[in-house]
Amino acid sequence: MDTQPDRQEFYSRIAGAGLAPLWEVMKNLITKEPKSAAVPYIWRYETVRPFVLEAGGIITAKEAERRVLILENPGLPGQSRITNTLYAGLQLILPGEVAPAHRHSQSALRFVVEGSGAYTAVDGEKTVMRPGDFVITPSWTWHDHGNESAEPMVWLDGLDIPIVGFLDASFAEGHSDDMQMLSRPAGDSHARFGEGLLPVGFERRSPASPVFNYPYERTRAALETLRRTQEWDPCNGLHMRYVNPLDGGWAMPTIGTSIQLLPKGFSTAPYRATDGTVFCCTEGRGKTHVFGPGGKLETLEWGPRDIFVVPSWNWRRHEASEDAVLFAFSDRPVQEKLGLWREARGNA
Ligand code: GTQ
Repeated sequence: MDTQPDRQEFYSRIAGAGLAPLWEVMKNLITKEPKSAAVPYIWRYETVRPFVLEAGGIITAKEAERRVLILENPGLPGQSRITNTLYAGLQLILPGEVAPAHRHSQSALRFVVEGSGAYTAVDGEKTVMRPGDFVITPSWTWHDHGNESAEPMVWLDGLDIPIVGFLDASFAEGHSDDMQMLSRPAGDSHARFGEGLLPVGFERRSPASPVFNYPYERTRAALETLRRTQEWDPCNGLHMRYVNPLDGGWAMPTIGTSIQLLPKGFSTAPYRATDGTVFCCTEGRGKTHVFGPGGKLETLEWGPRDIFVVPSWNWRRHEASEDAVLFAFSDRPVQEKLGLWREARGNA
C-alpha cells in the first residue's frame, strides 16, 4: 500500500499549524559524524593580491568603512564565511588612509600578510603591525586602522561573524570621530600583561586576552628555541597556541589561534578534528593532502602568504618541503566550552 499520498497530505495539514514531521529530516539533522558543506580550498596570495590592490582603486578605506575582499568558501557561496562558523577576509589599507573607528559584538583577529608599519588602535591604544603579527580586537572595543607607512598593508581578518549571527546577538556602532582618542602609549598592554606580569588588583572585564598584539618576532624566536628539543607532535609538528595570560585559555573566547613549525622534510600523520581550520603560511613551502567533496583526495600546495581552509572532520596531512610556519585559527574554544570538540589521529 502506498502510504506516501496520505503522509504528504498529513504533512501539508500540520504545516499550517507550525508543525513538521521529524522522521523525514532526522538523518540530516543528527548525522553520524560532521558533514560540513564547506570544502577544502586554497587562496594563493599571488592570485588574490592583484584583486586586493585593485580594490584600492575602486573604493577608499573610509568610504568602504572596511575595504576587505571576503575569503568565501566555495561550498558556502554567498554566505560570507570561510568555514561554517567563521568569517575571513583580506583587508587593504593604503598609505595615508584611515579605516574609521567603530565597534561591534563580533570579535576580530588580524594576521599581517604584507606591509609593515600600519597600525590598529584598540580601546585607546595603538599598535604598529608587522608581517606575522597576530592582533586581536575583542568584542565591543572601539577600533580604527591607519597606515602611516609608505607601503600598502594587507592583513588577514578572522571574525566570529557567523557565530554571532547564529545567536542573533549582533550590535554595531560608528564612532563620532574617524580616529579614536588615545589614552595609553603604544606598548602599554604588552608591558602590563605580556611580560609575565599582571597589575596587582587587576579586575578582569572581558573574556578576551588583555594582550592585543602578539608580535611575530617573539613567536618565531620561541619556535626556534623549542625546535632543538625535537618534541614534535606526529600530526602537528611543533604546535603552540596563543594564550590569554589571565587564565591560560585561548587568546579569544570564540576563536582559537595557534602557530606551528613543520621542519623541512617533516610529514605529519593523518589528523582530523571537529574545528574547521583556516591556515596562513608565513614561511616555507609544503603541501596539505586533504579529502575534499565526495572523498576525493586533493593536494593544496602552499607557500608564504597563502591561505587555506580544512573543514570540520576532513582528514588532512601536512608535508613540509622547507622549514615551514603555519598560523591557524578555528572555533575550537567554542566547541571546547560546549563539550563538543573531538579530534582523531591516524597512523603515519
Ligand atoms: O576591521 O573592523 O574584515 O568590522 C570585517 C568587519 C574587518 C574591521 C572585517 C570588520 C572589520
